[in-house]
Amino acid sequence: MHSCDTRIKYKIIKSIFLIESQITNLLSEDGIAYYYGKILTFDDANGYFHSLLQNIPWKNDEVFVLGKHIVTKRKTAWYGDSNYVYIYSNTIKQALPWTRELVNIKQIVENLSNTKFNSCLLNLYHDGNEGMGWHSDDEKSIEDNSSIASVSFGAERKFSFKHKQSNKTISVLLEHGSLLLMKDATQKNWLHSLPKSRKITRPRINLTFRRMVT
Ligand SMILES: O=C(O)CCC(=O)C(=O)O
Ligand SMILES: [Mn+2]
Repeated sequence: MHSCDTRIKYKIIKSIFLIESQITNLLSEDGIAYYYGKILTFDDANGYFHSLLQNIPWKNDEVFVLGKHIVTKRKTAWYGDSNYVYIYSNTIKQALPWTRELVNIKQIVENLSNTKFNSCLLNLYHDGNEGMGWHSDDEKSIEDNSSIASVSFGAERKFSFKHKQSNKTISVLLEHGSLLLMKDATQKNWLHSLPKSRKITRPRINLTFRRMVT
């Protein structure tokens, strides 16, 4: 009896260790980016994808690049705990109140990352003609060195990091129902992007949970 208990305990410890040890830092230095892989079942990820696609009030994003007013093809939405006013690329965004589904996803991500988030930026890329250029999420309205949790649904897309000094590039494929956690000094030292790709014909939804300064 005793030896059986010990064996089960050993197995549990081993599997916890294996799960943790599989999540390695993608970045070689100056930041932490943990790719957890798929954190949702295929059915749950499909359910969230279709319901977000239908129920979120998606709007084209307006940004200022080199003084030019640009309406992006990508659509966005912004949710948060309170009526955060978020300044992003010289445009003002007002947070919508959380939906039940977003709260569910937020809780899963908070449990895995051991971090609380107070807001979420949602992006809808209709196909591979839409992407996001090199940037870091280091605006003053985001808590300094805070974690950003990125959850992806739909088409698998390449996501890249580029070191601000060395230009070293590291890429990862973000799968349907997956989680990428960017931590610590990542935004200070690395840029990230979602490259365009002609091969991608299906839509993708990305949620980035953030900690805004309150
Ligand atoms: O779509 C993605 O994976 C990245 C989105 C992103 O970097 C952002 O919203 O700041
Ligand atoms: Mn970003």
